[in-house]
Amino acid sequence: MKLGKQVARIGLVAGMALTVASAVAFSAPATAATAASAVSSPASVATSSASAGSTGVPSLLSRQARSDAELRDQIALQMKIAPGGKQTSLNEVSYDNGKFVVTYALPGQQVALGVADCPSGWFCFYDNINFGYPRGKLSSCGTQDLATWGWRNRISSVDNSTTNSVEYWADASPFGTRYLFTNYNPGALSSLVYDNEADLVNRNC
Ligand SMILES: [Ca+2]
Repeated sequence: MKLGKQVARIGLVAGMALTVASAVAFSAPATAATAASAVSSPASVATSSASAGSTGVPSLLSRQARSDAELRDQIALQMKIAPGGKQTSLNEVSYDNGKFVVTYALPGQQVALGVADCPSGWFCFYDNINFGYPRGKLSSCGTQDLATWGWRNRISSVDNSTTNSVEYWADASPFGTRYLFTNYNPGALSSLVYDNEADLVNRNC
């Protein structure tokens, strides 16, 4: 099937990407080139993709900022762990001319839990359950590696406002990839069995 081919292809790309993503978790280096040399222990790399406790995602990124200064720190950290982004508003960073946009919660703003708010034409994923920000959104077809934007091992709820289904996969490198779940369209999942496990997304179009 179509999927079999994709899985094989994903496996190759994901294996390389995992090395970079794991390295970023340790020292948040500015570039992928320096990331490779920053990894000192192969054992740490092996465990970094497993559970929520060892994801390496800085906790500052996963919650609402308490002040404007903290929001600025979040934006700076986002751009550091995933170079190439442009800040497009107080709480948003855009990558690749808007193909991926990450939105952080504004400090002081009441967080409306339980409201899936993905705009039409996009599929969204949230760092917290019940659609809690920060939120990432994509619209491109095909397989994409969340490591590109520092979003591996973070997704805790999802919302799909595209016309296609969206699959979430884990990188099981070196053994390829592992299917986790599908976010059918239109639809939302306020919590996930595979919390903080998704590494790759695939919009079926
Ligand atoms: Ca999370």
